[in-house]
Amino acid sequence: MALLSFERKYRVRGGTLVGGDLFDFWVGPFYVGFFGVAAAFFTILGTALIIFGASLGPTWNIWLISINPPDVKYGLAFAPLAEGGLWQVITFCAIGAFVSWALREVEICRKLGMGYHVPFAFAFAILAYVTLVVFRPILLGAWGHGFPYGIFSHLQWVSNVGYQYLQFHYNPAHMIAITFFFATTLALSLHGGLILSATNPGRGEQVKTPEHENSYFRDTIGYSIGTLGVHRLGLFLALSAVFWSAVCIIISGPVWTQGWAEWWNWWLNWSYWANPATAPQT
Ligand code: 07D
Ligand code: 07D
Ligand code: U10
Repeated sequence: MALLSFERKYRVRGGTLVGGDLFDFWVGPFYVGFFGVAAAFFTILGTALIIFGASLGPTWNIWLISINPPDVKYGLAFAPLAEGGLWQVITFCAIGAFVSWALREVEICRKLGMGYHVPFAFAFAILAYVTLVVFRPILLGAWGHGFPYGIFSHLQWVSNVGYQYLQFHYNPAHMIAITFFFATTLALSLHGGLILSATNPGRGEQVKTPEHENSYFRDTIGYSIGTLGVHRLGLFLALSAVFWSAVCIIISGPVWTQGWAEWWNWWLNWSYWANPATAPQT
């Protein structure tokens, strides 16, 4: 791919965390760096192990291939390769690849003198994944509580784990996470719509300014969060969605083992209405 003119200007030396100048170069459009090599290493190894696992399994159907975690009888020990050991090594490779990718993002931020917002955001996705396949299985005492690596099998896992708590929608942290996910899409659609409406006018019409954008929302809802603020809000909403997702699954099992509907009984047992005899007299 041809080097774009701005790339030539911004391809500066330095900013690496590890390896000094050794891996400080580009391949085509991609910055490499120590963590690029590490990411490529873990990705290639992990992908090869998935393909190897598939070769052992009953199907080559892409939708049905599944690399399953070990049986819970293995607890937190290593399992034989064909009985979940592959899942354990692949999990290690996946975490290695995701963390390397995040650190490669950090190196690129440092080169460009930018903030670390993007790798910080990716760290939340990694946190959610590690919560599912490391933290929760450790708290429950077996790697077998991780989710299987397969397109349909992982959906099966989500459904099964959901019904284990009878009505997963009643998990309060799941509610908060979903609300943040919905709010994120609302915010992005408002922002995408507003920017296009102001900066991509019809032929012969003038591009509008941020003042138009502010005025639009002041006219409509009485308040504008501003051009910088909407990006802070977007990041906050999206990261909160993932954070509360991690919370909703880490509490399912380690903290609460009954149906999630039962959890709300704390309300019935909470105040004087738990025992009307003690209600204050008016
Ligand atoms: C658009 C960026 C591009 C990324 C893509 C995903 C792979 C996997 C590997 C065959 C938004 C690339 C996919 C590399 C191939 C093998 C072994 C991101 C975009 C296009 N899920 N999930 C999907 C993953 C979990 C759930 C699709 C990954 C949890 C539900 C895809 C993880 C739970 C549904 C996928 C992960 C869960 C999906 C589309 C990791 C709770 C769907 C994803 C590493 C979070 C949807 C058939 C997408 C679907 C779907 C990948 C974890 C629930 C296969 C990599 C265990 C309910 N998930 N997922 O577009 O159609 O993301 O499934 O944690 O309905 Mg999942
Ligand atoms: C884990 C992905 C991390 C990704 C990484 C990157 C690659 C590279 C390469 C493309 C967290 C991977 C990158 C592989 C790809 C290239 C080149 C993201 C992760 C690191 N639920 N539910 C959630 C809703 C129900 C249940 C979260 C809605 C049912 C369980 C979210 C509904 C029952 C779990 C959510 C609904 C149930 C969840 C997922 C509606 C089933 C979880 C988002 C409308 C009967 C999971 C941490 C997320 C969770 C989760 C939404 C319904 C069960 C809030 C909207 C009632 C068991 N659900 N759910 O976490 O919290 O993203 O995971 O009905 O475990 Mg739910
Ligand atoms: C935003 C923005 C904004 C912009 C923007 C954007 C947000 C206002 C200024 C950006 C937004 C977009 C462009 C919109 C679209 C984006 C999405 C919908 C998000 C989802 C993105 C994707 C689905 C694309 C994912 C693609 C990826 C991750 C690239 C894949 C990369 C590689 C395969 C190479 C990785 C490079 C590495 C590891 C560095 C090291 C390199 C080497 C060692 C040499 C190269 C080696 C190889 C190529 C082999 C490596 C093999 C791998 C990785 C595995 C392959 C495995 C196989 C089995 C084939 O706000 O401002 O505008 O634009």
